[in-house]
Amino acid sequence: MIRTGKIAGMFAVLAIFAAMLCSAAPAGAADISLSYANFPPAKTFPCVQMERWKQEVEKRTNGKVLVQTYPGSTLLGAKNTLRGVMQGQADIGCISLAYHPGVFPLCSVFELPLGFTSATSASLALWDLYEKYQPEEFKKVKVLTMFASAPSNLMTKTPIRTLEDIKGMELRASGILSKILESLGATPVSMPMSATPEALQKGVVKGLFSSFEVLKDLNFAEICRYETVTNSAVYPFAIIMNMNSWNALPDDVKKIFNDLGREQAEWTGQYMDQHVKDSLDWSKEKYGIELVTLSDADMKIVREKTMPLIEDWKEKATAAGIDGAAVLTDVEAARQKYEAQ
Ligand code: DTR
Repeated sequence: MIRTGKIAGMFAVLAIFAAMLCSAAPAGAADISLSYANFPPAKTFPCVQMERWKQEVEKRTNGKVLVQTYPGSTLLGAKNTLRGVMQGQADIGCISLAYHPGVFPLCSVFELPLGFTSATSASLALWDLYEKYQPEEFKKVKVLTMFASAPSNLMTKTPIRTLEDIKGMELRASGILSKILESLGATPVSMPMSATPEALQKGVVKGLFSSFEVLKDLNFAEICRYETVTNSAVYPFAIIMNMNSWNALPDDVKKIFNDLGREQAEWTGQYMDQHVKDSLDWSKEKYGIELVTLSDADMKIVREKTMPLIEDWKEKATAAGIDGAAVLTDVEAARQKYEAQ
C-alpha cells in the first residue's frame, strides 16, 4: 500500500512541478503590460511618437515592460481619452488639450497666437511650463510627456488670398484656435482631428486650421489644394497615465519613464518639424497644391484681431487662480530661448 502510495506521491510531485514549468513565463517575457490609447490614425504624428516611446520603454526596461498601443480610437476616442485614462480603461492615453475647452486653464496658453515658429521650440517650452508649474489641472493623472503641433495654417478647398476670402467660411479647428478663426470672420466648426476627414468629404467644412503634415498623413492635400500660410497658434498635447497604474510601477521603471519626459517632447517636436517639410513637398508633387501668402497689411490685421484673445486667456487664468501674466512671461522667455537655438 505504502509502495503504491509512494509512487502516487512521486507522480503528484512531478505533475505539480511540470505544471509550474509550463506556467512559468518564457525567459524575458514582460512582467508589466500597459495599454496606450491614441485617437488619430496610426500614421499621424501623435501615433508615430507613441510607437517611438513604446520602443524606447521596451528597450530601456529590457522587455520588463510591454506597451500595447491602440491607434485610431480603437480603445479610446478623442473626447473620452481623458476620462477613460482616469477611470483605468487604458493605462496611458494621448489627449489634445484643445478638445477640452476650460479644462486646462494654464496649459491652454499654448493655444494662443504666441509666435512659435516650430513644433520643437513649442514642445520644449510646453514641457518646461509643465515642469515649473505642475498645473493643478493635471493632478488626477501622471503626465508622461507633452508636445505641440507645428504652427497652424489654413488648408482650404477654395483659395484664401485675402482676409475677405475667409469671411463666413466654415473651417475646422478646436479650442482657442476656433476663436482665432472667429476673430478673423470665419465660421469655426470645432471638432477633433479624427472627425475632420468626414466633415471635409461631406462639405460640412470648407477646410481646416492646423499644421501642414496632415496634408500627407490624412491625405487632405487631395481635397484642400490651397494652403494659406498664417504660422499661427500650435495645438498642445499631453500623454497621461492612470495614477494607480503609475503608482504600481517599480521605481526603476518610473525613473525610465521620467527620464523620457523631456526627451520625448523634443523628439516629437523635431519629428513634426521635419515631417511638415516632407509633407509639403509630397503634396506639391502629388497634388500640385498652391501655397498662398497673405499681404503684410492682412498679416498685420490678423495680429491685431487675435491679440485680444491673449488678454481674454489671462482673465480666465486669473479667475482660475493662475498668475496669467507670469505664465505668459515664462512662455515668451522660453520661446525666445528655444527659437534662438
Ligand atoms: N489639429 C490639432 C492638432 C493636430 C495636428 N496634427 C494632428 C494629427 C492628428 C491629430 C491631431 C493633430 C488637433 O486637432 O488636435
